[in-house]
Amino acid sequence: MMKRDLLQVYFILGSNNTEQDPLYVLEEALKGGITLFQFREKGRDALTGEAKKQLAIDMKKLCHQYDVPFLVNDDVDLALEIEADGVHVGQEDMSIHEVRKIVPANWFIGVSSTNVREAVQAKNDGADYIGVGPILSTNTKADAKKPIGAEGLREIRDNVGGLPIVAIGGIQLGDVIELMRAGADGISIISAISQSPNPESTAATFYEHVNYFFEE
Ligand code: TZP
Ligand code: MG
Repeated sequence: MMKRDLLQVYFILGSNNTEQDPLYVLEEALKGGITLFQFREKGRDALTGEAKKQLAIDMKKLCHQYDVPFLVNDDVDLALEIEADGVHVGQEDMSIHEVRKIVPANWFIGVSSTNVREAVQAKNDGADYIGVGPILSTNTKADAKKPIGAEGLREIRDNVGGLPIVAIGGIQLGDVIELMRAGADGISIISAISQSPNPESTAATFYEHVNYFFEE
């Protein structure tokens, strides 16, 4: 089982989510205090093959320098090859049963869930956490579903007991407290950090907002 604290500031990045060097952006975010990282290389101009693998290796190395676990989106083969710490799969990807069979026992496995049915299924299948969203509208994911809002998140929380939940999709600093109150254990972000003029301070401020919730 994963420590739910790891989900507090969960940064996701692929090379097309920034105009800058993705390794620079990742290191800034790590300095700012992100608690978990996912390499998500997809969409327009996404790297493939050796270039994708090399970026993954470099990102994993950087994450480990900051003691932050490194997860890979979808690509279980790549995750195994470079010895990641876990994988995140969508509803259309490999099932959690199939993933569990081939990955080390200590890996984190996350699953995306948009509604109560998917969330309960993921819990029953033994997901370590679910990524719930999109919460708000986002330009980052081309095929994103209709936003479910804080209400949709709360409804999922009410149906999955203590399963760790991270909220995702269009989240900005000002949304954090409401989403934590609605039952999230943490916040998952791409563009609010990757497109920030100062990813380090933005990541640090996300961390403060999430932890403000625990103190209130
Ligand atoms: N899954 C649901 S919304 C989304 C993903 C990967 C994109 C999140 O990116 P952003 O920029 O934080 O909205
Ligand atoms: Mg996927």
